Amino acid sequence: MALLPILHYPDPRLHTRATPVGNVDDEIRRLVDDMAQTMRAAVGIGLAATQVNVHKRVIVLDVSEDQQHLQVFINPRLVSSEGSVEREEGCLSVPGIYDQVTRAESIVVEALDRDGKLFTLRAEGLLATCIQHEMDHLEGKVFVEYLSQLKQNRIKNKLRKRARETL
Ligand code: GNR
Ligand code: NI
Repeated sequence: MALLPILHYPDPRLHTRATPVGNVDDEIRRLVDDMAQTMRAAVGIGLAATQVNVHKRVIVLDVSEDQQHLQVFINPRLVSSEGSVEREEGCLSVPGIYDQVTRAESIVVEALDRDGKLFTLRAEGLLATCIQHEMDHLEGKVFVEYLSQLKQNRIKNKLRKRARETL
């Protein structure tokens, strides 16, 4: 397994729209395993392939307490969504920034698992928020784009400054 470097906002590559996976083969399974390792090392609860500069429709998640319950979503499709709820979000691609985002409260999503098998999942709570956050990444969208332009500019400047100082 390998740790993959995570892109940081405002990197323009984060705005790439990912393409569907044609075949869930060993190369995709290796990507899934590397993403899972990368997510755990970064202490995140989700990771989209976009964030590691691989523009394929692959997501890994683990919202469990013990961090032993990996969920894999390949070519995820939102089947339905209901209600709305505001929750504080963070993102491994926007380190140190947390803010409230309103999203659907419960969703039904269809995707392929690590074996290429189609499954349907109904999610609510943190899991529903996280799936929507990750599906946005695959569309090239970062959660800060839900915030005001003023906040987006402040976040960009802060992260650019930090990137300069750590080079
Ligand atoms: O680790 C993460 N925590 C989180 C918290 C609230 C809502 C969404 C997330 S996802 C984030 C990891 C990440 O950046 N995934 O793209
Ligand atoms: Ni994110």
